[in-house]
Amino acid sequence: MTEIISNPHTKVRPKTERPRLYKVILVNDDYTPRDFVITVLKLVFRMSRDQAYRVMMTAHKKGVCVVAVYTKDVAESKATEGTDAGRKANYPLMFTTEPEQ
Ligand code: TYC
Repeated sequence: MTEIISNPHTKVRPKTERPRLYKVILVNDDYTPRDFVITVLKLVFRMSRDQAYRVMMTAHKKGVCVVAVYTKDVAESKATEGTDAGRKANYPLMFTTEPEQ
């Protein structure tokens, strides 16, 4: 029979603990064309045109929209990729990140 003996030098944590996840948030502006936003959402976040349209319109109407949730590194690099795509085309398109909860 297997007996589990706790080691006084290691902290036992529940196995369900997961790394904190980060939201990528799309921020509205008055200058970036709607179609450009949709193209960036499709390319960077692998969305369908329908999904991208809905996310773009939510940001357009409400000011912001959560695009997706990832680990910190992935969220930050995708936010940077999306923001850079706008900058290269001279648009003020912006994606930010924020921890969940
Ligand atoms: N508000 C922009 C327009 O009317 C479109 C847009 C939507 C821009 C969402 C950014 O995150 C954004 N052309």
